[in-house]
Amino acid sequence: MLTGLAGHVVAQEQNSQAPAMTVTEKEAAKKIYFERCAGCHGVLRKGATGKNLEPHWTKTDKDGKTTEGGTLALGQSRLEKIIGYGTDGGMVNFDDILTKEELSLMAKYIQNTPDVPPEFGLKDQLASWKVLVEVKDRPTKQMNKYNLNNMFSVTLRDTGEVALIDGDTKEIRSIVKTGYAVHISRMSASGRYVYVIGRDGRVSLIDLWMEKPAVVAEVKIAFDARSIDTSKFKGFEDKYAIAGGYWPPQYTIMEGDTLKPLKVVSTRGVTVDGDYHPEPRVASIVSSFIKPEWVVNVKETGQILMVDYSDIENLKTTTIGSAKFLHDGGWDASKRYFLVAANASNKIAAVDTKTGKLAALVDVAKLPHPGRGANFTHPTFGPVWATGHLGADVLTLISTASDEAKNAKYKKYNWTVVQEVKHVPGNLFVKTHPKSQNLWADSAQNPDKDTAESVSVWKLSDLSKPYKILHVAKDSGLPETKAVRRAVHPEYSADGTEVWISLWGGKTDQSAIVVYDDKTLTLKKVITDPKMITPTGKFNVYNTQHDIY
Ligand code: DHE
Repeated sequence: MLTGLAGHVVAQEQNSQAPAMTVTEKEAAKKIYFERCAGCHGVLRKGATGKNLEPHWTKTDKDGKTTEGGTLALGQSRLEKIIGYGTDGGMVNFDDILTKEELSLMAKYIQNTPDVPPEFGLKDQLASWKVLVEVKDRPTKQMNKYNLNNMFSVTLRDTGEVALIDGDTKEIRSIVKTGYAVHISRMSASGRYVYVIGRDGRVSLIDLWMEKPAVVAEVKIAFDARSIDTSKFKGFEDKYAIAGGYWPPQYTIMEGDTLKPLKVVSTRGVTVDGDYHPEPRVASIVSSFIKPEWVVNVKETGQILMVDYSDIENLKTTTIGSAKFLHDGGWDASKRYFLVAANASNKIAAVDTKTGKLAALVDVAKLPHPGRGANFTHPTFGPVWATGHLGADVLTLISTASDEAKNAKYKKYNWTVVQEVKHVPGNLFVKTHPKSQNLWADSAQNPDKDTAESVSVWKLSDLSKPYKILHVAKDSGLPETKAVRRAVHPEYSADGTEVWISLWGGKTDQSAIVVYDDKTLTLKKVITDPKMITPTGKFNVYNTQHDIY
């Protein structure tokens, strides 16, 4: 298998104004940039969630004068400080992750011209494709006795693995090797297969029917990637998978049971402002239940693509303009509308997947980050969808449309912010469940250690203040560490009675998943094991298969 972008030789123009670097230094910096920086700033450093990091020395104004700005203008020592200590604008600090020498290296690196990495087309993808267990050699029925509905696929971020944890017994059933820093797991429509995508673009297909669930196929679809989903519309169950690339900016449609890449489509093009963008990365992808379509959200262009997979030879795509930069999102309760964060515009875009049109662009507080969001019925405003914010101290509740007659009285609120619930900044994920009376939100990116290690829980009947704040790190009973162990990503069990929170420590710290009873908010279980290294996202099979949140 090929690695991520870090291992690739790329063209780099030299300029006398940039600090000189040896080949070895550049390679080391390139690896760090890929692993730590590219996600927010982009490979070409054009900026998205993070600022533009181009050197800018070649830019001239209309009179031919060199313009100020860019990393070169900031200079070495200012850049080292920004990278080390972060900024009020949302840049996180790296002084606890990178050494002094690495901080200095990165400051030098970003004053040099950005690398232009190679492309990765169908031929390259086919060359990387491996079927480890042929379809004919796979079980024809479930060969284990696990309650697969309540299995959790857990990202072990820094080991490049996924742990399959039995939700009933809390035992680790299997740990499988996957791509680098797996981002998400998604399910096939039948619930048999788990698809995971590494940041290095490696897709792994896990068959849950095997006696010991294992990877049965792999393919690499990009050098840098974050999203994957499957065909869930009736008649297409388990037929296709789709994965989105950050670099190259493209998506690949694959066979569902073998991962054979079938079609690669570039997302390069024009933004909603009418400017060409060379690196419009694929952010979230979701599969419609009402049409054979995927909703593909293109970050830098702000274009939402409805990709019709009923005839992939003659692919039809509807392009819906929204706002920049599209990131993550989820369905409303009716699963007709998809709501996605346009984070730099402080907006939520709602797409009507029935009509293939933008239903609304809703102004919200700074840097919305919904994960998949949370759906519930508000006592005053009816059906709402909630998002948290990285950059504001609220959770935003948006009234969603509903075709049900009983909800007609709420129509006047549709697509407006009906309430801002007081929280703290640095939220990444919110969650509830149709059977729960609670709303959970983490605060994993808050600069305060205690706050980052805690989660807040509200009663849906009274959102005026958190009903309880749970200090997950303390509840875990694990020895205290100097470094932050972030409490991140609440995920419900299939029956909606438990909430699992990852306690995301450093690579050498003992980490855990802390399980709470949703009704009593008491500690139920701490799942910990020497192999449980840096757990982050957790994906309950049933809830992920049916998009329940
Ligand atoms: Fe994520 C979802 C991108 C950092 C954990 N993240 C997503 C999605 C995108 C994305 C596009 C939506 C996928 C979908 O639904 O198809 N994430 C990015 C980044 O670009 C970013 C900001 C920087 C990077 O370099 O990757 C980033 N993400 C993180 C983390 O640091 C997190 C907290 C820990 C980790 O494992 O890396 C993290 N992202 C997650 C999780 C989801 C996710 C757990 C899925 C949420 C869900 O409930 O479905």
